[in-house]
Amino acid sequence: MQDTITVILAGGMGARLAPLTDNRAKPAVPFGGKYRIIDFTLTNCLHSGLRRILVLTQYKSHSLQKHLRDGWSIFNPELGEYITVVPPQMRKGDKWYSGTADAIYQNLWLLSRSDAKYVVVLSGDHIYRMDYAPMLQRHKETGADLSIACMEVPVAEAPNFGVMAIDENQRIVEFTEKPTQPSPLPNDPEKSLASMGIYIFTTDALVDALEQDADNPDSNHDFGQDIIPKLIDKQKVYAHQFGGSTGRVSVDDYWRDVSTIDSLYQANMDLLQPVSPIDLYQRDWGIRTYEPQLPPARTTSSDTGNEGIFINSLISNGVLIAGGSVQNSVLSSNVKINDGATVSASILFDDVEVGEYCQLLNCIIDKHVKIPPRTKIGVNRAEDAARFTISERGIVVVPESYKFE
Ligand code: ADQ
Ligand code: ADP
Repeated sequence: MQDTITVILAGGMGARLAPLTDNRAKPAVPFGGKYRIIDFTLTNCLHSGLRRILVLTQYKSHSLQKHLRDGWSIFNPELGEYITVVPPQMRKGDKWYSGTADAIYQNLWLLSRSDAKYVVVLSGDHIYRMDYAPMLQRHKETGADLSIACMEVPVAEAPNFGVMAIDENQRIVEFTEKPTQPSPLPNDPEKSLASMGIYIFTTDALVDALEQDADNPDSNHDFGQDIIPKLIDKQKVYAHQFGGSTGRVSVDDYWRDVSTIDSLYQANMDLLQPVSPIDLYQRDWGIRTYEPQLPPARTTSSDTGNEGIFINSLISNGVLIAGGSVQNSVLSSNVKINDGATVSASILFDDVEVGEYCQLLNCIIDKHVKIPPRTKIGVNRAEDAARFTISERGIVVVPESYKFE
């Protein structure tokens, strides 16, 4: 893999995940109890042998940088491996990254210094397991200028993605970014072929495309809107199909863009299915993260004799369930549940404390929130709406360090 460099786009504002992204970049948003979203992409890189990685950051990158330093300082510079955080304005110009393509354009000097023949471009906001090596192999074999990973999605969801049409050789013949009326697949009117935002470029083709785009005053400097539609006529652009279309979610074809509160919530809940579509326990694909030194999670009884219990939940290190009950929920480190409290279908980030006899349902509580006794969240919509963010599907989000009156 010495001929390949990987760029992870981690600079988007993540506005649709607010308030969880009020103080942190989207890739640093906690996920699955002990992980951050970016851990899934980085784990894929690690197991695929991609170990020369640039992480392009922009907004609110403090905790992302801290996480990368604490959890991912594992690459060996003596073997030419690295993971480097690259903010805007390192060499070119005096502006923020104005789009995904501009983010890479500003750092072409790093690509050229690496001498890489291929550039893998990934996003820091997807939950999936993927070995990039077969895609890279096929990219080399076909002599493609660009390969784009894609998967079938229901037509109704396709307007959220770049949508493509391919010929019998998997060559992309049409590409529209976020179309209002997406084209269905020729053999299945219910599905469209969506880009997963995973690109492999041959470096020369990428450099040419970015330099031309930089000179275009009408461009938004975005891969989906500007770069890819122009490339498909002139260059060899191929689709790489991810997973199958078995009609059910399996380990092989689970991929989620967790850019909204509802998609983030649902992807967490997917971990609680009897057979989780993304398996955190697979030995051959251990998902790496920063692991603080903490005591084991435990349940204990309260002074009133209530036993702490949890059912079908992810419980991280340092959690203490002291007489309360937790069901179908995801608890990060150091969460404390007090006597008589019930937590159901909820996600609690680090260091949240749930007071006695609280009721929590369908909510996400950000870090360090101390919930006073007998508080109800997710139970009365009008009360919640007056003080919290509520998603389209009714998930209540309490922001970091929120102070109850
Ligand atoms: P979107 O999901 O809308 O579509 P976008 O908002 O462009 O993608 O973000 C892609 C990645 O780039 C994210 O990880 C984001 O954080 C990062 N990013 C955004 N702006 C950035 C900037 N200025 N600097 C650095 N990083 C930035 C894209 C494709 C679609 C495809 C979906 C799949 O455009 O074609 O279907 O991803 O999720
Ligand atoms: P995030 O909310 O994105 O998970 P982190 O918890 O990783 O952010 O980082 C928060 C930053 O604030 C860290 O650099 C941490 O050292 C600093 N910090 C200082 N005091 C505290 C505190 N009492 N609680 C949380 N973070 C604190």
